[in-house]
Amino acid sequence: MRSPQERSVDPASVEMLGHTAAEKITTAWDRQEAMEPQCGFGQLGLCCRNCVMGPCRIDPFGDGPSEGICGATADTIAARNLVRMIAAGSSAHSDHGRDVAHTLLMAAKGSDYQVKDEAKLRRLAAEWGLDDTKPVNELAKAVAEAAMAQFGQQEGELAFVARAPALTQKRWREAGVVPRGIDREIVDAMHRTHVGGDSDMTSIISAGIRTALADGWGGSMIATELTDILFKTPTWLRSRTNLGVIDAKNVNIVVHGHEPILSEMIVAATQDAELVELAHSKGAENIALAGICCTANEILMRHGIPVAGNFLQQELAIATGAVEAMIVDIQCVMPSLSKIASGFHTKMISTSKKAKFPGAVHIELEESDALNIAKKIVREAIENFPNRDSSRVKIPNYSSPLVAGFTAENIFTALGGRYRPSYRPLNDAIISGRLRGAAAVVGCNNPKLQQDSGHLAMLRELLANDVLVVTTGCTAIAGAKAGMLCPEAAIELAGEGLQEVCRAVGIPPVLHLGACVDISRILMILTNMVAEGGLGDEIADLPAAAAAPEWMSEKAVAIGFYAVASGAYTVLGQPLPVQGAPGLTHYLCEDIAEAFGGKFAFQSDPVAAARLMIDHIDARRDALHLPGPMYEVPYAPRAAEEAVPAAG
Ligand code: XCC
Ligand code: SF4
Repeated sequence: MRSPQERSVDPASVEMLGHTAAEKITTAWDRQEAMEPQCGFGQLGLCCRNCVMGPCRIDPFGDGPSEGICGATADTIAARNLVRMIAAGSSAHSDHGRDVAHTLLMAAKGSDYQVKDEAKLRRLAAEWGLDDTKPVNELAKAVAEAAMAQFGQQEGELAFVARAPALTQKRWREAGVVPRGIDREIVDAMHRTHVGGDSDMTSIISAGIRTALADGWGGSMIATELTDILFKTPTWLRSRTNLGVIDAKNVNIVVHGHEPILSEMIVAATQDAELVELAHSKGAENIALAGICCTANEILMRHGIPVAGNFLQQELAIATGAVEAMIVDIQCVMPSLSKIASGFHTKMISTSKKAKFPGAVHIELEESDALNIAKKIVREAIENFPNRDSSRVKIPNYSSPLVAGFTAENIFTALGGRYRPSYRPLNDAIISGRLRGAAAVVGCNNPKLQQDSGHLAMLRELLANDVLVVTTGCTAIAGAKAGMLCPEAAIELAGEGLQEVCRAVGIPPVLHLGACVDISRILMILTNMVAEGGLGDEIADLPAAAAAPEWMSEKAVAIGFYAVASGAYTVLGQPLPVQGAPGLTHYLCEDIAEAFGGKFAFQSDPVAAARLMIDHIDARRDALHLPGPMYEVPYAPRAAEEAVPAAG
């Protein structure tokens, strides 16, 4: 068994892992170790279960079968598996977007929900060619219906494709990957990967790219835009994160998952005077809400609700013994939670039609009665407070301050000053070399890796080299827990140029843009940088790179593909499951760039991965005839340098 310190670099997790071991509570880390050795065929992408002539597996060493029973090769099998991952990931983000569109429609027709950002509603209506002078609810209805129509659209192009840089759109049309409709592309991807379907690796991957673009420039972007319209566009705010935000004095409610539709109402319910009074009557000081994963990021961005932790801390939050209710919606929720909760007084409450958990109480969110349902759930938590066994409470005393709430709209008020709403100052900072470039670092935790260590080591290396970082999801929470999302972090961690920029505008060197669907905000920031001028004609020209050091989900695969297809050089800390298919691996890490400008790299060492990104940024600076970085930081030699394993 790895020690707590080998399992995580987060001091709160380390402390709790000591506690869970002592209490004999099994966590994802334990189960991961019990799973070893994990199946090499699966890791290499060489196992096919797409029909029951199989399962088939290709021998990567060439001693056994080189084709499946139907004749599918390693490249075909690995490409099909990968595209099915893209389809699943895109469906998750996109179905979330569909639910937000439905909630907007309910708001328009009259429900507990209301349009909170009318200006953004009107801007989007105008962009989509709708009559933007209509009264707000009529317009909300029209926008919601137009958004929902994007899912079932059969022909033509998704509306947000028109937002991409012209050259990027041209590339997509030439490659035949412009998404027609969101659902259509997901169905197409599933269809063609059926037994006896598409067997040509590049053709399969093209369909995967079209599906991924339907996520990034479709479902995810719809989710972001409509969530802003419904629940307001974020502005910068301060909050705190890590398990120490749980306070034993309070009724503690933890919300976990992805969709903000219920959690927004839970926020309102926790402020209900009658419920606060009930909490007092049970001896609690207050009703406190905290989040895990992207539900956390959603309510952090708009309400400053503290974040209890990222993906690998969901079990640890319950193990504090101080959580009255763990309320889950969908995605990234471990089924183990109900078992851990059963060892404490904690109630696990599932709320999504799409996700029930054995052992959990199910209280389904009905949008037509959302506030009452949220109040019912909060009441359950309060009533549970007296059942807490305080002798078993163990809360690690760690929490860090953070700044969040950046968007494609307000990042320029940050970087340009309030009087000049333009990306000019950001572009100028890059052109002059004060900023070397920009990086997007996103993604999950993975119990195969030491929790957060990949995120933090990569962020430190990028910041020291004057690379401004934007982030979402579990990386954002990892960075925040380590104090990197505070303006002060620039002084401690950033190179001289980045420090100058951060000081001048008072921003952190790592900018939190929200949940994983909000990677669509990053697409828009990159697009706006191209439009501002001086940094090339497409996203692929920008001195910028992307990474997911600890990714694990199918959503991350979809994100990786729309990033690459949009022109981003994208470094993954765990290889895609393709390495048993040499042709496919070579295509994804090299040849794909010809059509799209972006490509993948696999590098498990986070500092080496950051250097790949910086080298790419420097190459783009050269190609744009920009000067070298204003303050060059030579790579510090590392003792571990030679020990770094090669790609993947
Ligand atoms: Fe899930 Fe979005 Fe991954 Fe975190 S980063 S583990 S997908 S919560 Ni999206
Ligand atoms: Fe085997 Fe082909 Fe069936 Fe896959 S589709 S399980 S490779 S026979």
